[in-house]
Amino acid sequence: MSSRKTAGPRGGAAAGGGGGKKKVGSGGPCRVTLGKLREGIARQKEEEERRAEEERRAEAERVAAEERARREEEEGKARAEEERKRREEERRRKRREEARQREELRRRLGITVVTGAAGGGGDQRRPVYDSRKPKLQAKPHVDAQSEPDRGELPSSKLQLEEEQSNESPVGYAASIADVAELGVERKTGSSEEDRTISDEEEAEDKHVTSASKVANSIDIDVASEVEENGILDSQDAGAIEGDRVLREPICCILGHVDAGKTKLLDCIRHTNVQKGEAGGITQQIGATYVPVEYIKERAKPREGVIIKVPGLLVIDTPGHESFHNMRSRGLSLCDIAVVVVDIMHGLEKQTVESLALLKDRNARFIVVLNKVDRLSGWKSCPDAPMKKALENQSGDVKREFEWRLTKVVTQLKENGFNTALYYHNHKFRKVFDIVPTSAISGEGIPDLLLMLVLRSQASMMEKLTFVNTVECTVLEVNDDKDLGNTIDVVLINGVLHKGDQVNVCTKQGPVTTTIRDLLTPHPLKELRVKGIYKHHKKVRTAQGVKIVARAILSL
Ligand SMILES: Nc1nc2c(ncn2[C@@H]2O[C@H](COP(=O)(O)OP(=O)(O)OP(=O)(O)O)[C@@H](O)[C@H]2O)c(=O)[nH]1
Ligand SMILES: [Mg+2]
Repeated sequence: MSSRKTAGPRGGAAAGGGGGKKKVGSGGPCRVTLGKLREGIARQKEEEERRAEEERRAEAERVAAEERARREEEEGKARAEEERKRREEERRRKRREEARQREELRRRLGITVVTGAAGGGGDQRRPVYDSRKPKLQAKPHVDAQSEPDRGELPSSKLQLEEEQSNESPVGYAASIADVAELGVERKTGSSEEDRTISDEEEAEDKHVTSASKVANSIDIDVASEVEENGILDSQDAGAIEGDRVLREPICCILGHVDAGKTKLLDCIRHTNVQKGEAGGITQQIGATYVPVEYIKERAKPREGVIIKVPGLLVIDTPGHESFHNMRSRGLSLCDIAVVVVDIMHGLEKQTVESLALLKDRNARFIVVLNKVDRLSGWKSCPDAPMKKALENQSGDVKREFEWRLTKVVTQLKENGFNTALYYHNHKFRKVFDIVPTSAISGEGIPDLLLMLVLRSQASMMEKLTFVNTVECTVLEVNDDKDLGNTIDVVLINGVLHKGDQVNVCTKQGPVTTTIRDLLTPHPLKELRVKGIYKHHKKVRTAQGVKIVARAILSL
């Protein structure tokens, strides 16, 4: 039956060739074709199964690697906790021992200790051993001015080195930055010393441990800074809007590991930083300055659209779960955030974590729906605005895009955020924008740049007004083999000058040092990537700055 059916067309094709031959001649090749078909299907099935198996294995390996990393981190934390407890116990033991020895001494000398000021009179002497001594030793104030450039370490430095010798360079940098506070003092004469001392006392009193941001007022006249011809040698003098001088909005890129944060920045800068990262994983905070001229060139705003801000400072953060600290530090200094979501995966663990941080801070953000080029059948339109790129796609691609977009919008809604595709969003104060992009072919990048500047200047003019107060966040403290001690900072407000004194509060206590040089990467280059830096006499906000300092620590 089947042979007759399948033989039909062949018989037709061979019409004129004779009826008898038709049956014999057509049945054989048909069976062969069927057999081949089955074989082909079987091979395809096998291939699919093999691929599925490979994917399963890769997924299992990835999960196992993540689990390993998590376990290692937990073990590290447990070890650190154990060490802390051991030291604490050791300190207590020493204190007990000292108390015992004091008691012993008192007994031998026959001294009575007075505990209140209104004592009963008589020959009562306060014992010389003072409980403040160990405290002072623990937090010595080191004035690097009086030290040679790479001079000797304070005594407790050795202890710090010992404490940190087991940590990775990344962990080390992070822990320093965690406890580092940066303040700036312009040289003002005799009161300087008093101020330094009172800073020290204050730090001691407060037992500074975690603040990484501080604002110190310095005496600079903003208007004269702006008017002076070419005085601000890092950037132009900021954008003047009415009687305001605007600084660059600081934009922090957040999202789950591998969502494409660094690649997105690479696409903006035309660099390939992501390729140079160990394992393709970002492990430090980076900062890149994007000048307004470049934004205009890439985004090509329509006539009548006015860009008021002088550029953007973009901060890249790691997405791996172990770097929660860095993400929250990045967020703490940003004006507007970009939450990158892989369109193929939707919201993931660290995306949700970032959203929660943003909600806590009531921060403005834009959602980037990245990797649109991975939609099946996507036709690449390099660097095109997303609306145009979507118009170019087939019906199937558009449907898949709509479906995935709706999924993400729903997930965001579940997390408490109203969102809409940016070109449909007419209530941007209440509804957050979604900008689809491809960090590989560049679709949507012009839109992202434009939305970042427009949304910033529309909603935070006050915040973006330049003020004469130095506000800095320390990203990392390093010992560079060519430059010596360097402090990577994000200058959020104010102006830093060569020769300014900087107070860096570390675990050892406050350290005063002098800015020997101010370096910034060239525009569109990453601060954390070693390269050719620009040298400045002064740097105006907002910038990622490498401060070359007199000896603070020999790391
Ligand atoms: N197809 C496609 N691949 C992308 C895109 N963006 C990033 N990728 C790839 O996704 C991988 C991860 O990209 P990264 O930029 O390192 O991701 P990340 O979010 O910075 O990752 P972490 O810094 O580790 O959190 C890399 O292999 C990129 O090439 C995109 O738009 N399309
Ligand atoms: Mg990255």
